[in-house]
Amino acid sequence: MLEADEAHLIGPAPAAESYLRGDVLIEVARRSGAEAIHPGYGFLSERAEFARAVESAGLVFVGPSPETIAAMGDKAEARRRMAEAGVPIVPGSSDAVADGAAARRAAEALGFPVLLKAAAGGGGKGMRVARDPDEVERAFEAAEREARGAFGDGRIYLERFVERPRHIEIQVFGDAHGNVVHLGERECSVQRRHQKLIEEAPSPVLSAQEREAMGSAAVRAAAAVEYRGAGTVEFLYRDGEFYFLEMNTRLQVEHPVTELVTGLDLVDLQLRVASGEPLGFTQKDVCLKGHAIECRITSENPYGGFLPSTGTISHLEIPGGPGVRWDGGIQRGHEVTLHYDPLLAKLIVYGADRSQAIARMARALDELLVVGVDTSAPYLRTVMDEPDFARGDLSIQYVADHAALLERAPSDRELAAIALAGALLEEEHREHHRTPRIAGSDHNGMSPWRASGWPWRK
Ligand code: MV4
Repeated sequence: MLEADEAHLIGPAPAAESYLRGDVLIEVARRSGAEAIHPGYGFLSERAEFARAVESAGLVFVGPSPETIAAMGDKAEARRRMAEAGVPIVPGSSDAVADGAAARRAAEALGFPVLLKAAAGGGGKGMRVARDPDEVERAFEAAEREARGAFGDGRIYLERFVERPRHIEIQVFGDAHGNVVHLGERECSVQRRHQKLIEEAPSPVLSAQEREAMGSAAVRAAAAVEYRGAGTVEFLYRDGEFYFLEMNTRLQVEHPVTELVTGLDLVDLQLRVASGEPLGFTQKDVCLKGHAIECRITSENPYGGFLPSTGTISHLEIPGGPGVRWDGGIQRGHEVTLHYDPLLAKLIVYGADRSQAIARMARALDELLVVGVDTSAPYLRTVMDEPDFARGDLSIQYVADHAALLERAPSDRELAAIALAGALLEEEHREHHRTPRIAGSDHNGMSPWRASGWPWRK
């Protein structure tokens, strides 16, 4: 609203009465003379019926066709189509299993552990791990109930359970002329309960050959559904093997890291492609340079189970400097409520290599100041110093595996108390030793100006 030329009220704060009212959105688009609707990355962005309604109203939907969205929305159907297109999938049942006994037979044929998944699902709903035949039958009942409740569709299929994988996804782009390219990968392993916390590009593990193999598999996946616009093909990766997970038929929250390493503006490209322009470049024109990291700044208390935090932003200091980008939706005075997703902003950094990017992120997180709500920032800051993260030793279990980082760091007041105690101790020490402090001396060897180790003081 602050940067928009026009604003039209859709409805009150609850999403069901505003952001999810496709009919009202289309009516407002008509009334305002808009020619296209960009669906963003939440709410209606992956609803085939909405894309169809936009097209029926004579407007352009900035995204793939309703048929493509529907094909990828059904996870079992997507799996079948991907296997046909030669995209590696996790070994599993190709169809939904009818009951607990059928699930048991399928699991015994596959080998344990297995993962039961909802065909209509996504986002982990209706998923259950089973490590033996009896557990499969129990897990089937629970998964079916949960899937029916969440999606109104209780169909369940099985896959081999891949333990401690990485989540690596490929950005793809297609145009209306049959061209499809990939823009490299993003590593999104640092997540909690299916919410990503940190994303980066490139992945710290992929070799150039692996990137090429995964990238061309993603291009085959997209081409198989005549993909148009921005899309993401998600893979599980472990020990050099990768498996198709699902395809997201929208622009994703973490797209900035891809923009920074490719030099492309993905939203600009979406609009060009939606207006019928060809991509204008080919795969060999895409080159990756440097390293980018994104931290999601959310209004959640990392030291209280990531419980959402609400309040008014009374003070805000946004980091800056070379290689620092802030994609934020907050300002001083804004009220943070429970109506929407807790994402306040994305802090993104670019560096020549991964270690420079980490150092810049650490410095930027130190500069960031959000007063009024708790945020994920202090937790993210500790991750930047954590040795496994620094080595790029990641998996989707990273947050759970480093539970010590979820213990509260000392507050500013506590740090002040610690500093005061230190100063008092030092004072006491001085009283005993009485070394005179003379202006212009080296401050008893404590001056940073006299520190050793700087290369220009050799
Ligand atoms: C898996 C898996 C392990 N093995 N499939 C989670 C949600 C949905 N996108 C698929 N998911 C998974 N599928 C097999 N065969 C582990 C997950 C998974 C996961 C995947 C990506 C990112 C975060 C995750 C967190 C928990 C589980």
